[in-house]
Amino acid sequence: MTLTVSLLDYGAGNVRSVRNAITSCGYSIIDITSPSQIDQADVIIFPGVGSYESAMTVLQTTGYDNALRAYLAADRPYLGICLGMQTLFESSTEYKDDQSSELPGLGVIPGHVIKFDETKRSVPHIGWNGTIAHQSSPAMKYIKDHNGDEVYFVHSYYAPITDANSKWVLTRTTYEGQEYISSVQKGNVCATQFHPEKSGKTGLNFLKGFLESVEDGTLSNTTPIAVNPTDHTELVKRVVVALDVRSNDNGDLVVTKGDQYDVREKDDDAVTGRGGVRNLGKPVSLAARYYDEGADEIAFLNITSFRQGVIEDMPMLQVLEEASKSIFVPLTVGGGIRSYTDPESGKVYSALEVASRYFRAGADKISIGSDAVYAAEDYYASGGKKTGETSLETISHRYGVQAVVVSIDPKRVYVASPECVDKKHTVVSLDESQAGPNGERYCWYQCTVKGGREAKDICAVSVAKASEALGAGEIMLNCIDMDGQCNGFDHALMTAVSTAVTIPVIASSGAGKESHFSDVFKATKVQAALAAGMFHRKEVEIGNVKKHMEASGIRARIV
Ligand code: 1PR
Repeated sequence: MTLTVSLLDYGAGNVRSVRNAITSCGYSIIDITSPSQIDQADVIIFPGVGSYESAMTVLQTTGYDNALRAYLAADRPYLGICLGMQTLFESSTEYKDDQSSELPGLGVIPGHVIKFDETKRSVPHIGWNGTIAHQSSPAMKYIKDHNGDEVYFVHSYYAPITDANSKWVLTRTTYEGQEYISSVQKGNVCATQFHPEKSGKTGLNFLKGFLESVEDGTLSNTTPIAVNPTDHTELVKRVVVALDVRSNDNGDLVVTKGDQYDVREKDDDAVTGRGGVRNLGKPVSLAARYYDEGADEIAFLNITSFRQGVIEDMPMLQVLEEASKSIFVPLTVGGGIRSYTDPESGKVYSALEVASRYFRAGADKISIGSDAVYAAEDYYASGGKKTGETSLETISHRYGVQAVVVSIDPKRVYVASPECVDKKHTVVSLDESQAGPNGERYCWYQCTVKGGREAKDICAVSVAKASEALGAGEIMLNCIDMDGQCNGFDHALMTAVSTAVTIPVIASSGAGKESHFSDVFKATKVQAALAAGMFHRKEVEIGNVKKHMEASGIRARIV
């Protein structure tokens, strides 16, 4: 193949997966490092990540904006991804936090990018959704009927379809009643709101179709398709797999899994009653298996990161680098995302620096545990003031809220009545089957830090709300009582948190059979559900979970 892809990477986030996806389609890459290279490119891919403001600022200060306008005006081959599509429009309100100011974009496509109404739906729009084709394009040649299987979106802002831009629309998508442009094409200029590099085999097929048609000069052979205006798409519920990773007693990095966060075998040692760290496999090969089996997302959690700093944690960085070579669904990494001082050199690393290492290694999202609890405590203690300095704020400001997950590790505190509890904690009522050891029919969910080792005087609902205010884009909601028990998710906890925030919630802890997923999706507002042990032990297959969901009337991404 002679075509070389010119990649516009302005250093704002994880473009490793875009690189890996292009390479896996058989093409080589050259990095654009100066505006003069733009005119010489065969094809440009612009994977915009982070915020609109930071993307446009970089384009303007480097002089890429005018070079790009000239390139696009000459109808040269181009693929913008996510922000790489949004910046093609006239402006965006993703600017200055007040929704009334607009920041100009490249102005190639008529229209303005605006925020989803969060009073009507969870924002960001995160996950797998369908597309409805308005044109047939050679870029879609490997995608069934031009209307693809679901593809992966992660964004809070969208471009509405208007009379002025309707000829640009390649596909549209619906997010809970809101139609928007999910991809555009005119001539050789193409762009997607979704992430082909994170959309599994469908995304790779799109990228392959696009690059092959650039190479053979057919890309611009598009034809309009008659569209049915009442057709719509739906965000599917996600099935997530978590890999709790740590070193075992031999120093090997393994995937482990605990019962209520205790990851050691119970009875190896006759004296202590505690054994070695459970070893359920190797992180990269296990994650690759889950990708093949249809996991919608994969989370790696470094569960002993409170002991050492992650900057030196080369094995975990290598896990991400390796995993992102062959896994094209979103990867989250958690554990140790906080500022820390290297005890040997005395050097201080900010949480943003730690997160940046992980993003560069291939993570799409980072997950913050303990540090989010400390930040929430400070937030309430100061009467709800934002300092702009917490890990949540600094990382979401730089990489966008959609890249920041907060992982909460609460445990139940049973009480006889709601009056026994400090008013700042949210109390839930329990049915008989969930009653406490003394028959208590109420509980509140006390947050812990350091992997459940230390309890704090703050509840899960409070941490979730503060996290949302400080810049989290998603909540991963564990429950120490249910972890590893295979009795199903804690619906009371999931309801309490998912009704208190507008960002998506991932239910975690307790899944033991297919129906537990369908149950939590039916009973609560969570958008995703996560399991670990039952998949690691091969007791349940991801495909069967999804079949059960579909049979129960819950849309899933069937691979
Ligand atoms: O506090 O920012 O360093 O983050 C530490 C991260 O490590 C947090 O996300 C925390 O949840 C996680 N973690 C710490 N210790 C443990 C442990 O198990 N000893 N694992 C731990 C948490 C919870 C889930 C688990 C589900 C599903 N694991 O990831 O996979 O409960 O399990 P199941 O389906 O088998 O029931 P920081």
